[in-house]
Amino acid sequence: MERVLQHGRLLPQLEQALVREFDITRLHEQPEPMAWLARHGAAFSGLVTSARVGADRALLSALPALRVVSSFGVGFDTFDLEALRERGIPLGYTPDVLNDCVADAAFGLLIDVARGVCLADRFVRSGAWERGSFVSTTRVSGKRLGIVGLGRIGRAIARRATGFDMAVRYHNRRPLPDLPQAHEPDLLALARWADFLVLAASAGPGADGMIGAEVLRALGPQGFLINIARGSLVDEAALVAALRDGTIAGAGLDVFAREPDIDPALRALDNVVLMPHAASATRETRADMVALVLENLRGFFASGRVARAVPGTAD
Ligand code: 8YV
Repeated sequence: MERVLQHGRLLPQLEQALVREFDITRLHEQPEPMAWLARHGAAFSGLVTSARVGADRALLSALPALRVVSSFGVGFDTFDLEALRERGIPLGYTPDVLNDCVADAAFGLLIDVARGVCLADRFVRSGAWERGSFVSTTRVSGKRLGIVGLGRIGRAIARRATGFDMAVRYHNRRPLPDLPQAHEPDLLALARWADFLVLAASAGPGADGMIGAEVLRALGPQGFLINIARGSLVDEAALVAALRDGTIAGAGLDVFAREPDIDPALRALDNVVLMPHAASATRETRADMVALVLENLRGFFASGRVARAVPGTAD
């Protein structure tokens, strides 16, 4: 059996499947993980982890015999890709299988923050309805949707928008050919145009804080921000300020600068809907992600081929 190191906790069903197929050691269960790794790191040919935990250069250097990494999740901003490329180590991940559920969650947040679903729920539960009527909210249908990052998930969001008769434009570094949606090269112009700005871009050093005070001002007092990508894309202090002083109308957030200990200021705001980084967390999608993490590892050890590898890490 191949020796595989597990870095960070994984779903119970994935952990159970891993121990059936591989000789697994859980790094986080060692009393002093990095000291332990310095002594035993050379024994492992595989690493299994998640998009949340990732693998930095220090960890990868402590695994001199490493040949493959398999990650639970589509994001790879927590991995040192350069360190992997230098050694020709493929990084398996789980794209596509989560597109629909993440796009559904984006629309859930969008409708919730515009129509006040969570707010209305609090209104009914607290008995406030017996003392007066609920506030008027914002129409979703027919509005303008700006998508930052029209990748696999962004396109699934755009497809859903057609059912709401929304006009869709997107911002990517490069325009994509043969798409019905208009490309907007200027992020500020997209924010100015949009009623709803949805973040579906990959995170990374170049994208850190791309949504700052200026973009939020451009989105404006009738505009809503939805983030199902990564908290690092947003200058969160600027977002909190914009939500507080009405620079934007509201936000629907699945991801945050710090998780799970989010900025307490967000909890106190009524014009924000919060999810615990759970956009992909349906039973069906989790099962598909688990299957792909296993397939990526299994495939590599059987044939040297990772079924779904992060581009540029498998050549
Ligand atoms: C996961 C995610 O919930 O796939 C990703 O990149 O952010 C989510 O689907 C989580 O990060 C898994 O570790």
